[in-house]
Amino acid sequence: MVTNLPPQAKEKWNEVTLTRNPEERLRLMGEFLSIVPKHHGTDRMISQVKKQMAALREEIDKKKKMQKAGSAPTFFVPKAGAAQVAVVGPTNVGRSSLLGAVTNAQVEVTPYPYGTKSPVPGMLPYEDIQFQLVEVPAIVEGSSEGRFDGFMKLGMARNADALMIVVDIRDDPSGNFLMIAEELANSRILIVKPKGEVEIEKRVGTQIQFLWEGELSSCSTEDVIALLGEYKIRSALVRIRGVVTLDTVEDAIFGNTVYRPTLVLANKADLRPERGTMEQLRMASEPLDVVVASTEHTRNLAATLGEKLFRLLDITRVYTKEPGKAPAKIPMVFKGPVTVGELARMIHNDFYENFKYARVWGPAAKFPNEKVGLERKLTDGTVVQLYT
Ligand SMILES: Nc1nc2c(ncn2[C@@H]2O[C@H](COP(=O)(O)OP(=O)(O)OP(=O)(O)O)[C@@H](O)[C@H]2O)c(=O)[nH]1
Ligand SMILES: [Mg+2]
Repeated sequence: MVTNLPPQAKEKWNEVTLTRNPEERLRLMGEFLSIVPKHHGTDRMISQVKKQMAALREEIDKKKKMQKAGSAPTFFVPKAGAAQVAVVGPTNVGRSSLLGAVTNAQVEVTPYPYGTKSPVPGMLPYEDIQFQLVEVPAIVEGSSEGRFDGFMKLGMARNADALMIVVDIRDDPSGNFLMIAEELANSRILIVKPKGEVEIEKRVGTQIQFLWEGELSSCSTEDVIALLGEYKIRSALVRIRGVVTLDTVEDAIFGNTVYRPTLVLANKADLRPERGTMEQLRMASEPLDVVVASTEHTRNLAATLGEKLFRLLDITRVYTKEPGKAPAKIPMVFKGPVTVGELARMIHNDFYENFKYARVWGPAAKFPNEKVGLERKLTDGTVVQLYT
């Protein structure tokens, strides 16, 4: 149901989105809530905004404490490699053991719970790329309400490119999977690809421009433009993926739902699970892929997980080449499909602005050294030479 907010409320939310300062943002959000009518249609949105406010309060609090202690925040891990994968799960399932087994990280594996108190990153090599795995300290029931640094932990999942949910096959794996899934859902992190996605990129100007990779359902482009207008969004690039309703658009205006491709790791496979538990886990985590393994005993676990992540993230490696030289050894890495134009823009805008043509070899080429334009789709393993 669309929230049907009064114009003052929409205007206030616009003020919120224009403010970066956490204290100011918190104050404006409070004002926003005070003018939002409370009814069935606004329940979900109000609880979302309240959560954002709680997270802001925690952030402000932490900042104050840090300033006193003179140290920097500890839960932010800069991205490295082809993608950042947040390794989440309840305590004692073997997240540290996993990092120890498949990455270069120095980990502390502990028989007692809550051994890991701050994030631990490590690099998992796969073919000629690397994935960055980050152990997120254990998630508990109530993390999404802020329990035990919950906002920071779930914030790490939000910031990552993908998630790995680890459970222990001997400790109620399906129940624990559902607990983690619920904490993520409460934080508006989707682990199953939604039917439709909307991205709104505000710009200067006076035009709403659509990028169609899908379609609208039970509404028209005029409805979308009108809804955006109510929130004072008059100029933006709106990307429509899959099947999108007006609700999806409003969610995107509040900007808090994200989708993170997710893999499930059922650990401690060296121990015998109780009867029926694996079937239960598979059912609970449907349609996600479940890897059953032992971080302490499974051989080649790094290669297995690397391949799964590669597919999950739909990685495309492109090797650039200069005239008369061999292709680059280190690929440029993209999540999902990429065109020559996007590649050119990624290297440098000049390559895009002054683009004449490109030559391609390998999977995306009909024949070696084929001459192509900006629109050509590049597939994994393609070699490209750009001419300006
Ligand atoms: N049998 C068996 N035990 C395992 C396996 N992986 C981890 N363990 C044990 O499970 C316990 C917890 O392992 P950790 O890697 O510390 O678990 P964690 O998920 O990082 O836990 P916290 O960070 O403390 O929340 C340790 O006693 C490990 O030895 C496995 O594959 N098989
Ligand atoms: Mg740990």
